[in-house]
Amino acid sequence: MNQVKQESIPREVFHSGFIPIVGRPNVGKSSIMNALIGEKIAIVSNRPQTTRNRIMGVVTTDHSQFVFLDTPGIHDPRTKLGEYMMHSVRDAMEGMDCILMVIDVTSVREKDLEIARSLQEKKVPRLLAINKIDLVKPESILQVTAQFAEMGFDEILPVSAVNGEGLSQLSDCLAARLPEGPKYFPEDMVTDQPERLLCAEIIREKALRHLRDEVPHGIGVEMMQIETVSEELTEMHATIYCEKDSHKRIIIGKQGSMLKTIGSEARGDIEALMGTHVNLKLWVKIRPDWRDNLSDLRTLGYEAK
Ligand SMILES: Nc1nc2c(ncn2[C@@H]2O[C@H](COP(=O)(O)OP(=O)(O)OP(=O)(O)O)[C@@H](O)[C@H]2O)c(=O)[nH]1
Ligand SMILES: [Mg+2]
Repeated sequence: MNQVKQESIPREVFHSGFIPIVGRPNVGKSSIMNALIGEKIAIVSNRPQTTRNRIMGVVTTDHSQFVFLDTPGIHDPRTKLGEYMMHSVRDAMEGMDCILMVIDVTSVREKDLEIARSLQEKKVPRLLAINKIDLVKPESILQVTAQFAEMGFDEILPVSAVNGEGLSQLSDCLAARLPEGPKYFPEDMVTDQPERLLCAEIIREKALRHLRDEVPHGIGVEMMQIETVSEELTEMHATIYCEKDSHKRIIIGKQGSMLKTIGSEARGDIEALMGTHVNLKLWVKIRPDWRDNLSDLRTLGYEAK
């Protein structure tokens, strides 16, 4: 009997992996994740500690799937919310396949070096993105690169989340480091954030943009109700929590002007997200010390596992 030789059929190899994005507050982690995904999933602001949760962003190509995990900026926590945020960072690093650390070229601190050192013990590929290079001259980039040269990073890449410079190189480097693996999530999935959370975050982003001093840190947004009125109209009710009466007055503004600004900017983004007109109703309530109250934290979606 003739032996039939089994032809070896080349099988497409698929690469995938979980990639936490870590670094100090305000360095541009969320901006980089949004840019790599091509959609705005995580809110961005010029206030440190904008991101409070681990936020997943998924990119699927023919050959690979990147599962990015945007995380809160690493800092020494002073409230239970801060502790929860740092817990989210550690949580995101469990089971990671590759890590992306981000620094801000315009403001390198000892804390950045400390974080880089703490990553040295991790047994996965480590990439460093030097962000905001649109703001500096090439000499500064070289200087910062030299500071991190001995930290054992597999790659150091200068990027700008704002003008897109260096992002395709970053994406190629990440792809080259992903291990062989399955398609963890459906290819049309972009994030694990439910709609109500995305909408609440959009409202918080607009509040962060317009409020000053210590007010933004004490703000939490809860989406109370989302109701489909018709195919073209959604009604939403959300509450903005703050910690003091004086903050409440600032958030509402003169004759409601601040609340109106926050609401109308948020409505624009929410309408784009939902694809319908949105009737957005906002309330402002005081919850003293909610950042240190476990049940308040839970209500606002900051639930420690
Ligand atoms: N010029 C410039 N600004 C940037 C760049 N990337 C981010 N920013 C700005 O830096 C600020 C912080 O950006 P985020 O993406 O919110 O930073 P983050 O690291 O996620 O901050 P936290 O969530 O607070 O830890 C925002 O005002 C961004 O617009 C960049 O490449 N160039
Ligand atoms: Mg962020």
